[in-house]
Amino acid sequence: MSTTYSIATIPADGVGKEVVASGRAVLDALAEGSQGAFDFDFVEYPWGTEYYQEHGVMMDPDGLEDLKKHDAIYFGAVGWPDVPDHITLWGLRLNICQNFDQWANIRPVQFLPGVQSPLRKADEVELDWICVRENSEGEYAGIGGRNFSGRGPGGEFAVQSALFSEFGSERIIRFAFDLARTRTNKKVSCVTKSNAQQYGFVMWDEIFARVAKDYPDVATEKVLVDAMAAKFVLHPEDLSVVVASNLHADILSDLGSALAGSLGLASSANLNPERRFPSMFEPVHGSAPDIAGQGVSNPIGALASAALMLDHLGLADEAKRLQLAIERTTGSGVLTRDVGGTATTDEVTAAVIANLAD
Ligand code: GGG
Repeated sequence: MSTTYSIATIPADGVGKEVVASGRAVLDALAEGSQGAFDFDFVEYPWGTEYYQEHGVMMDPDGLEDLKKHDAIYFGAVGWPDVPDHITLWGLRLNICQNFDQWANIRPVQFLPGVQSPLRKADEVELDWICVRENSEGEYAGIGGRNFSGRGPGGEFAVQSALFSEFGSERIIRFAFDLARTRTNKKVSCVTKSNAQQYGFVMWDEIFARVAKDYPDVATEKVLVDAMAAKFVLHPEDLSVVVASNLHADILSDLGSALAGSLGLASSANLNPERRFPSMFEPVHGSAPDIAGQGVSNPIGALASAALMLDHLGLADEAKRLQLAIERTTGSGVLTRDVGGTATTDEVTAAVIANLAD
């Protein structure tokens, strides 16, 4: 019996359109090769900055209801220079993440064969770690405002508060421990700035220490975010699962992917682990207006995100197959220019499809 997975695609802005098209082609090729075992029904949504310019909103107001019908969401990138980034981000990506309670954002830092890393260590040891980003609150709680003190010019002030709930912090920390248990290096690094931010991060650290007691088989460490940035560069071999707040993990995961060779390689999953809502899979990178439309964007981050989506849909063997095809492709030197090659997006896509064959 064949299973059809309904996938909402939201390419959105800039290179998001190119890399989602690449992902669709690869997923279609996988389905074709499954001899009828499974198929994908893609429904594409035209939301993004162009939609905003036409309709005054980043997505259809009924769009969330519509998205609920799908098994997963495959997302491109959001943001374009014509509209302030906070409007486009909150109007689309964060609107979906927060309304669908996609509270766990998984961002693997993957070192691929054939891709040169600026880290000397990458030549000596195998590096592989995962950033677990709290994805529903923290610095992205949207709490604050702008006002005037009434003191005339220069009197405007702004408050941006971070919200850390015990419930929200504990669930992401437990998620990180559960993930660490599935890995060879059973270790969780807890990242905060609890020396300077004396409420939310202090509570986060306390919850981490409490939860750690339930996982005596998992090693732990507590590292300030600035020290963790240095550790990413100096001692990455010591990392396995890194759990951090919404903002800290966003910054650290960009650093991680740059250390792996390019932001264009980084994949991510925005998970609603309870499966009450669809989860969303997307490359970590943004819309890259400087190269959008030229056909040279790196599709690997989007393709590796498709592999995470396959795993989430229960197609674990297909996820492994896609991941292997990605590694064969980069290993054989088919690389876009951000990682030192000359291949186009379409050429990388075609190579990955060819490499899906056993
Ligand atoms: N594909 C990821 C994406 O479009 N990101 C845009 C962005 O600006 N994200 C900021 C954030 O999520 O913190």
